[in-house]
Amino acid sequence: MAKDSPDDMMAEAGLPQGGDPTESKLIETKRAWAREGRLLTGAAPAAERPRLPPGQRLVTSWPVLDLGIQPEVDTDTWTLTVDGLVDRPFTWNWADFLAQPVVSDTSDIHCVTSWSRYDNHWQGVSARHLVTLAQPQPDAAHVLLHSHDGYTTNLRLAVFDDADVLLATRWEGQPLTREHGGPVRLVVPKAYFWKSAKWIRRIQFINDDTPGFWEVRGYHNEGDPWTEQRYG
Ligand SMILES: Nc1nc2c(c(=O)[nH]1)N[C@H]1C(S)=C(S)[C@@H](COP(=O)(O)O)O[C@H]1N2
Ligand SMILES: [Mo]
Repeated sequence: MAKDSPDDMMAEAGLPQGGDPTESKLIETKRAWAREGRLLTGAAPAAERPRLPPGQRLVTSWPVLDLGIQPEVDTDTWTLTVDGLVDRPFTWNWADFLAQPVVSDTSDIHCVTSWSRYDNHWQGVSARHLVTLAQPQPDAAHVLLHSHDGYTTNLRLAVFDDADVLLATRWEGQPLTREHGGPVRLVVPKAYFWKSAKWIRRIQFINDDTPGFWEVRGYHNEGDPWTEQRYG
């Protein structure tokens, strides 16, 4: 990733990017907060939190991060299994997946390694649709995501079951490339990007939370970027 552009350096130094800094939205927002004494009254409501989480810097490239394996997943043999504590477990093949309703969502990526990338245009099947079909049992409280490279990551069911969580097949109108987790990856905009499992093959509904690959190696169990839940 490019670390040396003026905007990146400005972002790293915590300075507003582009134009007259005194006119920047960030500064105006902070002034408004100061006027209202907002930070004295507790946490700001979600709608008013800064777009860039603390300790992050903006990039325009899209870095690739994985375990050194980028599995070749052919749509001819691709399947997705949804199982565990659900009334209606199922396995989709590629045709089944394509028969589901497609939704679009635009969201920001926040990677724990400190880069953020704004306005990613995703298309895919919504996690909510999948949850509706699977019918989780009352004791289902978490999901464990399994990928073709052996990667796993865990989410609370309430985090997975959100309107902006997608099983994405397209990014910026193009099929998701293999290096970015194609043919299908999860996208969980409200968590650090390690929760967005690439090359997904199984979604397991469970009762007892089960930490995934990075969660057992020191990453935070939840990974909320705005409260800097980086390491557990
Ligand atoms: N299957 C799988 N998913 C994964 C990973 C991985 O190694 N394997 N890495 C995670 C991490 S740490 C990050 S930051 C993002 C990176 O996604 P990208 O390569 O598309 O930027 O994928 C996440 N999902
Ligand atoms: Mo990451």
